[in-house]
Amino acid sequence: MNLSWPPRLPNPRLPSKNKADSEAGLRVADPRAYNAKLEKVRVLVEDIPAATTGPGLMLGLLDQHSRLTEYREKFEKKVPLTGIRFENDGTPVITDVPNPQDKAWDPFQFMPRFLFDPGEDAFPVAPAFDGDGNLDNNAPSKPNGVGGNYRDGVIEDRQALSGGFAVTRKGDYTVLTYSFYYPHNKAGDYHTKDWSIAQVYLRPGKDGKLQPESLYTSWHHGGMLTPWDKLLKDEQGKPVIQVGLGSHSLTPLGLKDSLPERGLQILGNGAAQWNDKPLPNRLSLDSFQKNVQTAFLLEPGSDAFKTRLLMMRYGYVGFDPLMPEVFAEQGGVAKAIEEKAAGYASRALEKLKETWKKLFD
Ligand SMILES: [Ca+2]
Ligand SMILES: [Ca+2]
Repeated sequence: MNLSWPPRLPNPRLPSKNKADSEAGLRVADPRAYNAKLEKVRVLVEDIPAATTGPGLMLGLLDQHSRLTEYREKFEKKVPLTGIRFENDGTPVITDVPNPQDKAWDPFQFMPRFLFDPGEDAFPVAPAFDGDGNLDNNAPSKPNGVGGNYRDGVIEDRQALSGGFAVTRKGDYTVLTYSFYYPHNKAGDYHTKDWSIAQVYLRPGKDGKLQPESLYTSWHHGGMLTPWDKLLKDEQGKPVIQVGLGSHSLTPLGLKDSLPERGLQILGNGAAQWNDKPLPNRLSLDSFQKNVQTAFLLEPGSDAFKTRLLMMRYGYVGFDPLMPEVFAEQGGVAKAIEEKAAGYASRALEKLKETWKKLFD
């Protein structure tokens, strides 16, 4: 199926207090003002509970510098990968991953459920939602600034809920990647071009059929891997992921958590609901690979293709998932704190050197 752009989806007809709003789409939140000081504190506070009590294994949390190259060197040098790879000049090489059941992949079979904060005003849209390949005109470049084609807090035709999907086979694992793009990040440091990634790791069970084994979720500077049986499941049997307000960091809910009712939720089958009421809106997925059911096939060279590719690469692991061994060996809160401390120590040393230089040069 070819991608017509922008995708035509049914016009959302939603409860709204005023007529103008309902004609222009669904307002699910008011635009949120960004306050640098408050937001930085909030993100710090948000970091702590999930790091210490969350069900998953953290990797690179609080780590400002990526150790991805080191992990890949150490654990993944000889692991074969089928899916989307890149040549040295950045040209993508796209290969369909065969489905062992001899059919196309159904991206909604194992997709998690995503919960958005009731105050969230940026939702996943196609990076080229406004019909061009320019990502810089999507949101104001400065916090609370003017301009930007995205209408904060509104779901409408042009701002249809959208995600990128890819299948990768790496070693024994088949990994389904769900990549979301958001026009802006109003938490911690304000920025545009925000992203998040969730990945479902499948492995053949005893009957040979692929079974979900764990879930990767992107988290600020790092990620988290959670065993499937430690995740809270909804009535569709799907794991549940909380999307951090403004930051879009992902935190899976554990078995002791309960499902909130307020805010926008994208269910694992792609349906959307708001404050526990079903919406006519759905998540549509696009894909670079051909053997994926229901997903729009991205046309190489198009704005939709180029921008989605760019945003999925921002996720570092979107096209090249980390092997679970990396988390087992290098993950954990103690490790993350150790790294944070090392970061502080090296910065302190730099400061000392600078002072030394000023005194004696
Ligand atoms: Ca644009
Ligand atoms: Ca973010």
